Amino acid sequence: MHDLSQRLISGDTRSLARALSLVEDRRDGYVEVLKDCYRRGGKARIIGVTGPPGAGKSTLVDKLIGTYRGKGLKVAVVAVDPSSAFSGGAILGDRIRMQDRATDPGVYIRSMATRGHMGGLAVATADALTVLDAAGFDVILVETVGVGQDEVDIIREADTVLVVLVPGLGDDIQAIKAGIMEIADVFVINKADRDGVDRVERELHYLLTLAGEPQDWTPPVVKTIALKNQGLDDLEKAVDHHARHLASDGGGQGRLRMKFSQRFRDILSERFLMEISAHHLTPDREEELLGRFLRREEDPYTAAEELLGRIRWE
Ligand SMILES: Nc1nc2c(ncn2[C@@H]2O[C@H](COP(=O)(O)OP(=O)(O)O)[C@@H](O)[C@H]2O)c(=O)[nH]1
Ligand SMILES: [Mg+2]
Repeated sequence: MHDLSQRLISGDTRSLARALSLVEDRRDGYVEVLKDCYRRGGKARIIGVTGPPGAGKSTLVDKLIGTYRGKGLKVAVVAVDPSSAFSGGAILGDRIRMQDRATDPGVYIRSMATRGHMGGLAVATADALTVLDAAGFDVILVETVGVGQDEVDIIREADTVLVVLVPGLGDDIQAIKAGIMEIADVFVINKADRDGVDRVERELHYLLTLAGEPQDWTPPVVKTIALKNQGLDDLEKAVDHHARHLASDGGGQGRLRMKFSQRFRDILSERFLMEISAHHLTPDREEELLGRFLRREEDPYTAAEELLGRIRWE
């Protein structure tokens, strides 16, 4: 095994940080680290937390850290927040709030850069999870803003998905429904100290009855006031209940298969593109080809076939 992998697996935080950066930036040796980590992984419970901005996801994550730490578990957090690409505000706020967590060696918090990943943000996040899993964290919380396809892809990495809603969303609940509602394992109505809790709850139950044929798991709805640490026990129980459901009826196996089938395809396409651009397609050549495509002198299908033909197959 490689030195860096060895050190991060044995719990060295600085090596963990270095490995995460190495993997995120796709620098030399990153694949070797992922290979080592993959073989050591499969033990962490990954909990996704998603929902609209301002719903209280970070506050909930912070309280969940407390809950799991109270049980003596090691907790990692991966924060994926595209809004920080523009303002830096969200992540900065989270950092300040989570400062007292920073001194706890059983907690590790990592923000994902949301740009510049060759294989996409979801792939970069999945790889970070692989590294954190190998580093021995029992629970990994992944916070994302529930908006686009990227977030849906990221949250699919989780074993249990929490979708956080708040009173007063109004029609937004319909907008969120697309994509995210379908993948919720537990619904959280946070800010239950506000007016309109009953209404969101009614809408939510109504949406759940529309779900069509009966599923083997009906997402429970848990009310929380994250700010006051209220409802966190119920939430932890609901998450635990879902974990046991996954473990018991084999539903979890199907989910894992889907996840790894997707991941394998992602790895193949990224490695394939890397191979092509490293050995068969210089930036100049690509530029030249693009010009030819634009002028319709050549078609991209033939060009792709021609490049495929240059890869030396066994
Ligand atoms: N009234 C109320 N405010 C909350 C609650 N939970 C979080 N907040 C506040 O809502 C705001 C957004 O919270 P944050 O955790 O950053 O939301 P995120 O964008 O979903 O991560 C912050 O000002 C929190 O203090 C709650 O249960 N009740
Ligand atoms: Mg947040």
